[in-house]
Amino acid sequence: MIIAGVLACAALGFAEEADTMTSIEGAITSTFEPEGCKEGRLTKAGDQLKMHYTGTIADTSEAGEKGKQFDSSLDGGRDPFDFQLGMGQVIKGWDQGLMDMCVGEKRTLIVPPALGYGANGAGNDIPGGATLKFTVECIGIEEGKEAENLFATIDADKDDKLTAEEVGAWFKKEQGGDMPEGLMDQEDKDKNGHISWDEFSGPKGPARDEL
Ligand SMILES: [Ca+2]
Ligand SMILES: [Ca+2]
Repeated sequence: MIIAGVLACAALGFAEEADTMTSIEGAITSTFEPEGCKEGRLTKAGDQLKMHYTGTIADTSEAGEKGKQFDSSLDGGRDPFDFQLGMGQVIKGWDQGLMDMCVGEKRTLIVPPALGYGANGAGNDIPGGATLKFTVECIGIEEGKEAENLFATIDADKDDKLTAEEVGAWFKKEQGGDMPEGLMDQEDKDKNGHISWDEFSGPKGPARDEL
């Protein structure tokens, strides 16, 4: 049960320090490609994907019980996990590691904590600092609906930062009231006085590089 919940709430927290950002590149192994895979439709940001997966603590993990499975969509006849790729709906290791797949392709991803659940971990079975191993199979790819980009809407001066004034103005206009108390504090995770795209937990369009 954990991952559907856990992956889905990744955007709400588990922020990593900017200086520990790493890339999933080099940690992706394609273990099976159907014939003609790379000539066909490949996954891209914004696609609605169906994915079967099994997640375990990686053998290289510094935290947690190596090899221990924490979740699998293959257990108990569950449907494949359904989500939109590259939109911050899932951990970064997935958003980065599941690009350019074809239906039927299988991959193994080794996800470092900075691209997974960071220093906080998730649930009982993923301790902070854990490196995760996912074996995944792409079951379906569909055109995703265009996501609302609330970040861009609120960012009135288009400087890619949301100030308390901008957020307050949006609440006044759209909700007819003040911004909820503590919202700025909650979203401005590095406490530098504005909400960056990366910090923003609302709908914000396709994933992109740090500014
Ligand atoms: Ca701004
Ligand atoms: Ca900030």
